[in-house]
Amino acid sequence: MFPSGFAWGAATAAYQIEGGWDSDDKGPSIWDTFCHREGEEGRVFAAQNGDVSCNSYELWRKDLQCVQELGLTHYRMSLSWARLLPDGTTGTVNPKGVRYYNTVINDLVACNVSPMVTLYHFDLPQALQDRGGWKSPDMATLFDSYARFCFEEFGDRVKLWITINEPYVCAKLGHEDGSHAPGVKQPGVAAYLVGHNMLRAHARAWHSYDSLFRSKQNGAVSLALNSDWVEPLDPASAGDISAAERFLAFTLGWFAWPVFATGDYPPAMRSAVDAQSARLGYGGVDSRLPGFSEDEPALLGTADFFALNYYTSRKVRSRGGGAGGDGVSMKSDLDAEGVLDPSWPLCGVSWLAVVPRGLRNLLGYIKETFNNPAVYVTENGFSQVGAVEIDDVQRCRFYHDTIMEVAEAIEDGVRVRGYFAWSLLDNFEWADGFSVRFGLFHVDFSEDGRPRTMYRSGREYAKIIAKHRPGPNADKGKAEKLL
Ligand code: GBH
Repeated sequence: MFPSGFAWGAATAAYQIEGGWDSDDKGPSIWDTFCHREGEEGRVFAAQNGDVSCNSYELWRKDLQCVQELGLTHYRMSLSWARLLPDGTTGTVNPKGVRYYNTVINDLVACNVSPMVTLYHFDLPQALQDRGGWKSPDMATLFDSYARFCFEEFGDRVKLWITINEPYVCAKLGHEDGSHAPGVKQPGVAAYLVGHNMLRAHARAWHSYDSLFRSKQNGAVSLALNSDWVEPLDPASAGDISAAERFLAFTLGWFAWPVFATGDYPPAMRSAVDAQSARLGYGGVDSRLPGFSEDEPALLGTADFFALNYYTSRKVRSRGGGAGGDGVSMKSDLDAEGVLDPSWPLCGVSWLAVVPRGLRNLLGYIKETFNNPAVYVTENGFSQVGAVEIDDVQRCRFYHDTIMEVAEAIEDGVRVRGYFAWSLLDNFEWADGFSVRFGLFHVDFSEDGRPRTMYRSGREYAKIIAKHRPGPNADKGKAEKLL
């Protein structure tokens, strides 16, 4: 069912697990600022923060043990930019940060676990936010310098790279809704600019890898895109059909189209933004959705594989033709609304309905739309809220059913190369703080040693892996097959 060399992984992100927020000369990131800002209640659940979290900065070896207990072949982690480069630039390198990640990467490799490393998972150095953050066009070259630094330092051992995790979430939650750091609320304008600069940054980093590192390091680089699977609420309604198409264009298509399809934004997105600007009399000279310049490094083809974060599905209906009641905003541009099917089970957080089949559908869509790329499912998971159940049978089912859908997708001809559960550990779930638990391991945040305890779903996942991964000596001596 699963091809040899299939990656069985789990994922984490630096700010969500590391703690050590100001240890050993680390610079502050926008999430430190966002969580610490006083007098603005209600940003993060119970005013919690990631100052200590799982304390993986000090307790990494405990995480390594978790990785081994699961029998993972791969571990997806992110680097804290501000831990490596406290002011965001390569002008000041923090050797203690470099040493930390070298320890982590060396330990993984020594245990025969391949690291997949994300350069950016939501935690911009505050010093760069002070220079305009992702709204600034300068971010493309700043990110490129950081990426080159990381390829140089770690690329001899890291063969799978993600430049940016979920540019959609950074743009939309960080700069449209303001529910994530940096907490900017400039609806209908900032998110498009941020998304644009993230794409420009990604393209530069990929080109740098391609021209300066690929020949000696032989790795692969992509960006991780989150998307729901969507279907029209009423499959007989032309309005709902085009609403579902727009919905996908504004989420997955926003970033996938430029990189995998045409080098530009999806036509359904471009026309919707421009039509709504005209309707609302928005006076900008340029479209709120920027255009790509000829002088920039090309975007098309700047990913060596497709990295997909899939959590849930939506039924989509039209909101009725650009009424514009929301003023200038992404919501009014999109003019479509995603709803849950009442038959889908929920799992604690309002946005996450359990729809394993949606992953197979989305993988099929990616195969057809983007010319059958190699795909890694870089995140997929299911959360717990409220009373902790170590014996989490519902999540066992979820993982089992979802992984079976991945197997079906492979049968369908989708070139799925790996699957990463979100997450290895319970951790700081952004605006939901510690109230939402996604771990395969429970973490007791009330104790200093942050003890990790495997959930039943961890045991279930370990069993699935043991059944499918090749024996310890099977692939010895062969170069790892990435794509
Ligand atoms: C991932 O995003 C992140 O990469 C990861 O860090 C995170 O811990 C994980 O999900 C679990 O959430 O609250 O109605 O505004 C997943 C994609 C898109 C899911 C935004 C939540 C917010 C819906 N996310 N969505 S709402």
